[in-house]
Amino acid sequence: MGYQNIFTQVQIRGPVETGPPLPHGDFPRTETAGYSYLMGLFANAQLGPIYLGRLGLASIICGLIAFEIIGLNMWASVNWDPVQFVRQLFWLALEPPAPKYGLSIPPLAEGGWWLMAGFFLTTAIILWWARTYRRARALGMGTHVAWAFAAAIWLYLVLGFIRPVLMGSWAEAVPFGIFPHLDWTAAFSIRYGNLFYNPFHCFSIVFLYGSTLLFAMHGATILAVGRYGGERELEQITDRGTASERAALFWRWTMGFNATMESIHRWAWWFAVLTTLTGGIGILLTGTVVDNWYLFAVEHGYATQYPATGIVDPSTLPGAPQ
Ligand code: 07D
Ligand code: 07D
Repeated sequence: MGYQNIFTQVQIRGPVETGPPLPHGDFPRTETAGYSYLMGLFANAQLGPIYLGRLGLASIICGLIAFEIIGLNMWASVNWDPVQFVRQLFWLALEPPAPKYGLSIPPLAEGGWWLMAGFFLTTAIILWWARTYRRARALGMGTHVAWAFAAAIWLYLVLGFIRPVLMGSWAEAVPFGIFPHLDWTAAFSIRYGNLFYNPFHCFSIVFLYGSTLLFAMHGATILAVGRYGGERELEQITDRGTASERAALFWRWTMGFNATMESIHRWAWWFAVLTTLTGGIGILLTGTVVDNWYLFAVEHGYATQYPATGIVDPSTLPGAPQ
């Protein structure tokens, strides 16, 4: 039987790889490192050493503070009942302040905790971003990972900070909570006249779906040429071997066109990055520039007016919340 590489894996074991020495002034990496069969089933079998560093430590502390604030507020909302906390966990929320507070600092119990949790979560995320940048630099790598992460942070900041500031109210932002954030997403779409008519939501979906297609094609192609060492991608870029030749031929035969061992990663990077980049633009325009995407689509000729029913869209009336 041929070598099956979808479910089986090769676990390489030797002396643990500790990495190059760190520059002067950096924290030391942890001393411990070893092998884990379980980890090896999913990825590399070596666990550790890890470099935590100042940025990593600060990020984890801020993340934990945010997590605590959210968790304790949720627990308080069920009168500190541990059973109800677990039972209702997915439905519990820490909500942003009411619209009457605008962008001011509200009392703790009326959105102040939300503001504080958001501050610490955002600080944690930005510190973690700086960590990805600095660790890449320390290894003499490009900073592609950091910039891809920045694209996700862009959408996150638009949703929870930039757009609410432009709209003049924290109430516009997303609540913390598993189902509450889904309710927010659905309500947002309805409030602004159906997000499907937002062309940037369309772009974001194109790149999200495109990412899964590219991921499937790339993952499958590399596994399919694994028997010729296809997963040694770097060697295949600088000295194109039989694995890349076959992979390229496969796609050229199948669809007349093929990526290269290098360009496929550029495709992957751009599709992933453009998902949140275009998405963030779409959210930024909603409520600030465009109030109702369905009416916008009617106006621009890509949706038709429904037959008159005599019922007026309340969001188009004077006095409707802006
Ligand atoms: C697989 C990598 C691992 C990451 C994981 C997420 C937390 C939250 C909660 C402290 C692919 C870790 C989760 C740290 C802990 C508290 C209260 C990434 C992988 C496993 N969402 N969303 C989820 C976030 C928004 C939407 C799941 C975050 C927007 C829909 C998870 C953000 C809108 C659905 C989650 C965010 C939106 C989800 C799984 C930030 C529009 C689902 C995520 C920071 C974009 C799905 C119950 C996942 C689900 C889901 C987290 C923002 C819509 C809880 C951290 C406001 C429609 N979201 N989300 O696997 O099952 O991502 O929900 O912006 O159907 Mg969401
Ligand atoms: C959220 C980036 C921030 C995440 C960061 C991660 C941690 C975790 C974890 C320690 C995801 C921080 C991480 C804190 C630490 C550990 C373990 C990325 C995020 C920084 N939509 N929709 C999108 C579809 C509808 C709506 C994008 C499809 C309805 C809103 C995507 C459908 C309504 C928003 C997408 C559909 C609606 C979106 C998200 C179909 C609801 C957004 C891309 C088939 C009724 C967001 C422009 C992404 C956006 C968004 C897909 C339907 C609402 C392409 C397929 C019509 C409000 N939707 N959607 O990467 O950008 O998110 O819109 O019906 O805000 Mg949508």
